[in-house]
Amino acid sequence: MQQGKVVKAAGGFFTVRDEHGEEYVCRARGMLKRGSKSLIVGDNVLFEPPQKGPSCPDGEGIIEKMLPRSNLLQRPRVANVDQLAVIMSLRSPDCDWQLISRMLVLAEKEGLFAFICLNKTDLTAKNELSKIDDLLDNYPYKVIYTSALNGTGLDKLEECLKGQCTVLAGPSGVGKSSLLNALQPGLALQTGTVSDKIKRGRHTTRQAELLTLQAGGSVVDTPGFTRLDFSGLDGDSLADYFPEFEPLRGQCGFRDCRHISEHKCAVQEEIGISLNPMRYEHYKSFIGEFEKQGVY
Ligand SMILES: Nc1nc2c(ncn2[C@@H]2O[C@H](COP(=O)(O)OP(=O)(O)O)[C@@H](O)[C@H]2O)c(=O)[nH]1
Ligand SMILES: [Mg+2]
Ligand SMILES: [Zn+2]
Repeated sequence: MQQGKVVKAAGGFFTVRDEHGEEYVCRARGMLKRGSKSLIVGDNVLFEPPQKGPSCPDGEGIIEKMLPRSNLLQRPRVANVDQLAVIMSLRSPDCDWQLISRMLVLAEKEGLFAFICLNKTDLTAKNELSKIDDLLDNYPYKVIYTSALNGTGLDKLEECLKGQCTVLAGPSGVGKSSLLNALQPGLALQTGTVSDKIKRGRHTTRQAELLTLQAGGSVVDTPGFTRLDFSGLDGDSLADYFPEFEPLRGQCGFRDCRHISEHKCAVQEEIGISLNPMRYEHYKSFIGEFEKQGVY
């Protein structure tokens, strides 16, 4: 038996890539098709490669066993992810900082490392970029700037992706597929606006697929989303998913401080000092959402 990774799953067939980069189409044993044991992209498996021979000219391999998962991302459904790359364009569509924070909370909840890639720098004037630098004072995540159009920052992006399994997240149209194509033209991912795609008559539904990078590592391109909800989260745990609050833990006057309007709140005292004000605004707004839903 050989070890490999499921890189594609469709219609009961699984494409398994072995350590040499060789890919095999496989079927799965019955118990790997149902419930929590059902195989998904990213799963590491033990499989029997297809036995080539006259009785089985282009037969399928058989997946015998799924190896334990280190994590499981729900959207897109992918196992064993190392990190989340939050991709956003600076313009067209405009950068949505709050949506970035929302994705970062979900990354923290899954225990994933995350970084931010601000794309389409070619559409942004120099003075706008320096305004963004000010906005990002004490920002608690790594931020890189790219342009898929003129190649700015692609080396930095490649450096971040190297050797990792990365899920690309971000709204439709920010340039996720374009960035991957610019890094590796052989991927030939479909790009453009949704309406363009419909006009061209291409089908828009896509399965998550693990794409191998020549530089090492793999990426999952996603179609993008417009809404991200916090189901499964509550107001009590939200602060845990703002890593910049961590050094201040236990320093507020009240043990169950929500860091909103309490006196002697170490978090509120640090806003604009060691804490990024915009991030704190997002925190407050998310707490407001939980209050509305009655989960605080
Ligand atoms: N000006 C500019 N346009 C870009 C850039 N990256 C992508 N685009 C354009 O933005 C549109 C959406 O890109 P696409 O890669 O499909 O976005 P995705 O939905 O996030 O995968 C396409 O028309 C691209 O040509 C960039 O860096 N600069
Ligand atoms: Mg795309
Ligand atoms: Zn507090």
